[in-house]
Amino acid sequence: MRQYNHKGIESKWQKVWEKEDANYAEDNSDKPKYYCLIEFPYPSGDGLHVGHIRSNTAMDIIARKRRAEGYNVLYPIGWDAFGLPTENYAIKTKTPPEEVTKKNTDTFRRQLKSLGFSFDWSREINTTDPKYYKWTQWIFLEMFKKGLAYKKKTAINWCIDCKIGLANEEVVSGLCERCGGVTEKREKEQWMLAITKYADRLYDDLDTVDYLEKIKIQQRNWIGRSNGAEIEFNLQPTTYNPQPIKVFTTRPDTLFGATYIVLAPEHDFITNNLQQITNKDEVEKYIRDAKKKTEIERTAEGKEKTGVELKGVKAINPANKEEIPIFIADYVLKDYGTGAIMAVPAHDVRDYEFAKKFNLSVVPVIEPETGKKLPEEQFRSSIVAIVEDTQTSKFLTLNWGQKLGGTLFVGGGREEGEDAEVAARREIAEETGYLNIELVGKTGRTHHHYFAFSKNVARNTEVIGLHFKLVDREQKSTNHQADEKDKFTLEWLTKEEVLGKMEDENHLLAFSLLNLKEIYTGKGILTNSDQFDGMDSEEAKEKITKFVGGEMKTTYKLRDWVFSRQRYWGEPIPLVYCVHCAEPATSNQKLETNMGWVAVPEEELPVLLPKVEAYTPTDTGESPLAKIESWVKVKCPKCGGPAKRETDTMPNWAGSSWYYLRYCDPHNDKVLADKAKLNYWMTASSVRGSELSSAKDSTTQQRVLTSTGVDWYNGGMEHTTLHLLYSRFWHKFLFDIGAVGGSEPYKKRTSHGMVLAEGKEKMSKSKGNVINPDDIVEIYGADTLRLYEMFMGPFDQAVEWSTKNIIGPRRFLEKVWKLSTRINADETRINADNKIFGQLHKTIKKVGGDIESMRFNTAVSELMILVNEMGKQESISKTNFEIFLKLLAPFAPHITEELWHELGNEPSIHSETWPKYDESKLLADEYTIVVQINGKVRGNFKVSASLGEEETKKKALESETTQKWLNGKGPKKVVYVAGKLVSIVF
Ligand code: ANZ
Ligand code: ZN
Repeated sequence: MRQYNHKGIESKWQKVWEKEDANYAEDNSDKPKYYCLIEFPYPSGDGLHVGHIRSNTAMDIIARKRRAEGYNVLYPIGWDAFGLPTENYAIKTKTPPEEVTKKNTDTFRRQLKSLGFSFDWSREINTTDPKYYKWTQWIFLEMFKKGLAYKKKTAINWCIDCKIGLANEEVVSGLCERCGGVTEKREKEQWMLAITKYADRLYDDLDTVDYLEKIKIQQRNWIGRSNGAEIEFNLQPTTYNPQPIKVFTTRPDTLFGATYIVLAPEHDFITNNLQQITNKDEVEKYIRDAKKKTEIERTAEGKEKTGVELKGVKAINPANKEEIPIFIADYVLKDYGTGAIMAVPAHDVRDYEFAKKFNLSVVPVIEPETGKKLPEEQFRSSIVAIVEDTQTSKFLTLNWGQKLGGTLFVGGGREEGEDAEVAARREIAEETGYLNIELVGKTGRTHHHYFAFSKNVARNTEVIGLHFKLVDREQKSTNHQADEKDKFTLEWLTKEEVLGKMEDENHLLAFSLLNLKEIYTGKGILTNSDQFDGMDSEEAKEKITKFVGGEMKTTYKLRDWVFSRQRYWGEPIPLVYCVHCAEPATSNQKLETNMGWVAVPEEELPVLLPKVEAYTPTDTGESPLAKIESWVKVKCPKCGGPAKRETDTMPNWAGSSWYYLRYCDPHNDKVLADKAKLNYWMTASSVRGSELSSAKDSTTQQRVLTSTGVDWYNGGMEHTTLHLLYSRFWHKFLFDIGAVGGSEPYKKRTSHGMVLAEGKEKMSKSKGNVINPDDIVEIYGADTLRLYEMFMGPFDQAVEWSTKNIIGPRRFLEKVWKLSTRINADETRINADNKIFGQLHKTIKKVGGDIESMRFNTAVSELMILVNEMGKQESISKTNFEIFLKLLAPFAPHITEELWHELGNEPSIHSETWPKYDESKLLADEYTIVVQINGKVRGNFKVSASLGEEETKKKALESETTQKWLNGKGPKKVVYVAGKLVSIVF
C-alpha cells in the first residue's frame, strides 16, 4: 500500500503554492477584506520557537477559513529586527548587526515556509531596512513637531549589565526585563514621548474595541486613572510663611479622619523647610536609604512600614482645624499624585499599618454600609452576634437552609432604646440556648439594606456587631427547634468554613471587622465629620472638597515613555542640536522646550545608521555613535551653522508601533502607506481625524471608531502594557494628523498561552530543553506539528511540550491517509452514508464554531471522532470525504491538498468554499425513536445518539408495547430509519 510520505507531499505543495502566489492579498479588491495579524517575530539567533508555531498556526487556520468564506485575506509577516540580543551578538563576534540579522531572518523565513503558513510573502517587511525606518523616523518627527517628543532629565531605570536606560515597563520587580540583571536609578537626559496626553483616549476607547476582558483590565490598570481631589494643608504658623502641602486623595470624604500627613522622601517640602526641621540627620539618612529601594518594595501592603516624623513642623487639617504631625515614608511615591498624602488610618490599610507602628490616632469617619438602597425602606435597629468557642476556634452559626438566607450568625431586632449587648444576649439565649458568654468586642454602627422576603418589606437597618466568647458550654433547651417556621440547625464552623459558606454581606462585614481585625475601606455614611455627619460618602466627596477649597482632580499611573537608548542597533533619532538656534530671540522664548533641537528635513530621511568600528556601548552612557565624528558633525538645517546629531537611538518598541500599517503598502517610498490601500485594509470608512472631531453626533463617531482596524490580532499577554499600548498611542496620533482613517489599530485582540518545555519550565538554551521545529518537521512533518500544537491544550493556556504525544496527531493523519483508499465515487453512496451524516454535520458545526472561539483543541478532537466513525464504514462517499478534507485543510494544509488532487479535484482545496452544516441533519445527543407496528405508530422511546442500528432494533423489539402487539409472534421484517424510526411488520 502507498505510504504517507510527508516530506514529498509537503515540499511539493509548498513549491506549487509559492509559484502560484496562492496567498496573494489583492489591494482594493471588490471582495470584503479580512486582515489577520500575528506579532511579527524578533529574528533571534536561536531560530523559530515552537511557541511561534502555535500562535502562527492558530491565525493561519483563521486566515484559511476566512478565504474559504469568500474574504480577500491579508495575513502578512515581517521582522522586528532591531534589538539588544543582535547587538550583543555582534559585539561578541565582531560581525556587523545587519549581517547577523540577515542570517537570522533567512533561517526564520526558511522555517516558517517549511510549516506551510499562508503568509503573503510579497509583503515581508523588516524594521531595520532603511526604507522601513525612514517612516519610523518620519512619525517621530511629526510627534516632535507637535510637541509630543521632548527632552527631559529624569531619573531613569538603568540596567547595569545592558548599559541601557529602561522604560518602567521594562523593569520587572526591580530587575531588567531583558537580562534579569540589577537596575538602578540614574539621572539622564532622555527623549520622552508624551503618551500621557493620550491617557484618557487610550482608556475610554477600550470600550470601542473587542479585546479579551483581561487585556482591557490590564491596560486600564496600567493607565491607572483615578478620580479624586487635591487638597491643601496649611502649616502651623511660624516665623516664616511656608507653602501649604498639597495632597492627592481618592477619598476626600474621609478628610475629617486624616490624622497625619505623609510625604514622599524625595518631596520638595523637605529641602524647602530644612531650617525648620529639628531632626535633619535622621531625616537625611532615611531619604538616602529610600532611594535604594524599588517602587514595588516601597508600596507593598503588609510590608513593615518605616518612616520618620519631621520634627519642628506641624500641619493643620483644613476640615476640623486640628494640628497633625508630618512624616516622610517610602510607601508614598514621589511621582504619583502630588507626592504627598493625607493619612486616614481608619480607612486605608497602609495608613493603618503605619499608624499602629507609630502609635498615631485612628479616627473612624465612615460607618460601613452593605447592600443596595431600595425604595420605600423601613428603618430598624438590629444586632449580629458572633459567638466564638476559643477552645476549638470555631464560631456559632445558624443554618437556615438556602431559601431563608443560608448560614448566618445569631441576629435579631433591637427594641427601641434597648442596649445592643442586652439584645444580643437575649437573641443568643433564645435561638441557641447558650447562656455563659463574655463580650469581647463590638463594632460601631453599620448599615444594611435588604429586602425581607418573609415580611415582604425593604429594610434599612442599623446594625451593631458583637463578639462574644463562650465561657462554658452550658446550654438550656430552646423551644425554637420544635417550632416549624424557625427551622435552622446550629453549626460550629472554622474561620475558613465561615468565609466559604456565609453569603450575607452584613454578617461577613461584622466577621471581618471583629474577627479578622480588618479595617473598613468601602463606602458608607459619614460620622465624626461635623455638619457632614449622616451624609452618603459618595456625595460627601465633592462637598467636603469644596468646603476646604480643594479641587476635584484626575490622576494617572501612566508615565511618559522614555524613548531613547544609548545603543547602536536602533533607528537614529533624526534630530540635530544647534547651539546657535538654542539662543532665544526673545526672552519669553526661553520657556519653550526642545530649544536648539532641529528636525532633519523630511527629504533627508532616512538618517542612516552609519557603519562603526565597535558597537560596544560606553560606560559614560553615550551611544557608540557619539564616537563617529564625521557622522555627528553636521550643518544646522535651520541656520546652516555647525551642529551635532543626536546620537541616541530609538527603543525597539518604535518599529513595532506601526508595522501593521506598512503591511498594507510595504514598498511605498512616498508615504508610510498609500491612503487608499490603508482605507481598504484598515477601515470600512475613510473619515479623517479632523472630520471625526467635528462630527457632532456621537453615533457617527461610534460608527467610525468601531469599524476600523486590523480585524483580528493575536499576541502574547506580556505585550499588553508595552507594544499594545504604545501602538494604540501611535495610531491615535497618526489618526489625529490624518495619516490613517480610524482611531484604533486593532478591532479584536486575543492572546495565546506559552509553550513550555517538558516539566513546565520555560524553554531556554541554558537548560538545553529547546525543541527545534526543524527536527519535528523532518521526522513527523509540518502537518503533524501544526495539528499537534493545536491539539496540545486550550489555546489561551500554557501547555507543556511532549515529544511522546506527537505520535497521536501523526497516527491520525495516517488514518486519514488510509481512509482515502476506501472512497466510493458512486454518488448514491452519499445517502447510504447517512449513518455518518449526523456526525459529519455536527463536525462542520463544531469545527467552525471552535475556530471562531479559538478552541482549536476541541476542533481537532471532533475531527478525530469523525474519522473514527468513517473508519467503521465499509466505504465512504467521495462527497462526504471531501467535506471532511475541507474541514481539516486549515489545520493540515499539505496532506489535504494532496488527497484533494488524488480524488481528481482541481485547483486547490484552499480555494474551496467552507462547508455548511444542515441543522436538520445534526447529530443530537439523544433521539426519540418512533415504533411503528404494521404501519401504525404504537409508541416511542429515547435512545442515546451513539446507539447503533442493531441495538436500537433490539430495544424496539424488546419494548413492552411491541411485545404486547406481537403477542408471542416473531416479526417478519424490522426496518430502521436512522435516528427516527423502527418499523416492525409481523
Ligand atoms: C486618603 C485616603 C483615605 C486614601 C482612604 C485612600 C483611602 P489610587 O486609587 O491608586 O489612585 N496616595 C496618593 N498619592 C500617593 C502617592 N504618591 N504614593 C502612595 N500613595 C498615594 O490611590 C489613591 C490613594 O492612594 C489616595 O487616596 C492616597 O490615599 C494614596 F480611606 O487619601 B488616599
Ligand atoms: Zn541652527
